[in-house]
Amino acid sequence: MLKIVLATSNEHKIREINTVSIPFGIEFVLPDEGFNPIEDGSTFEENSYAKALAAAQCEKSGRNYFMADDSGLCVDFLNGAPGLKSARYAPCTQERIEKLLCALKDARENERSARFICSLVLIDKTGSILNKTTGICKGKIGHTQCGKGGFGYDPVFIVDGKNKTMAELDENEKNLVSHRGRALMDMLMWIKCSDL
Ligand code: ITT
Repeated sequence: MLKIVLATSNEHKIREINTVSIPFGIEFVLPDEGFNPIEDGSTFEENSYAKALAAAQCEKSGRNYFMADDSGLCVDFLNGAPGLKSARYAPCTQERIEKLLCALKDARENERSARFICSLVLIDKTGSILNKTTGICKGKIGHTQCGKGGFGYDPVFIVDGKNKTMAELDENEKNLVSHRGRALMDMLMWIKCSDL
């Protein structure tokens, strides 16, 4: 099994990713102690690289490859907010969702479109970028929370073509349509064709 460090503190992300990657012979593991990235980039890709580099810099176990996921929700009616600030839009998930629903209270049905974006960056221990991929999942923001799966904004994100929120999909269904699942599939294909 090829082990790659996933530069994250988000246990949901690593679980979603390993569900897909382990059957491909690739397991993502958490960074060593001291992982404390500064996410002050102006794009998802810059933040993703910053996280991957922070994981490489605190590596003590001799692992060679580091991948990060920077992702977020961009709502058209809010000019792309919360976007890069999705994790910091309010102090906890429930408050983030309530703030979002409140910000959209005057939005008409056709003005609730949104997309999740995920940027994956894979680097080696020197910080050189080996590959990067992006995934997008389009949908709209519902009026109430539905479903118990996933994490973050999933209970209010209705996936295009599904008539269900992301939180109503099981993990395999989510991975098939999600921003993360799409970016990950491209990354896994690249890794399988590489010499890693
Ligand atoms: P790490 O930086 O440690 O990886 P994080 O949760 O802070 O974890 P991000 O900086 O990438 O991750 O912020 C992403 C935020 O966007 C996340 O906290 C959620 O609020 C939201 N988000 C990203 N992917 C999501 C998904 O699949 N479902 C629901 N919300 C998601």
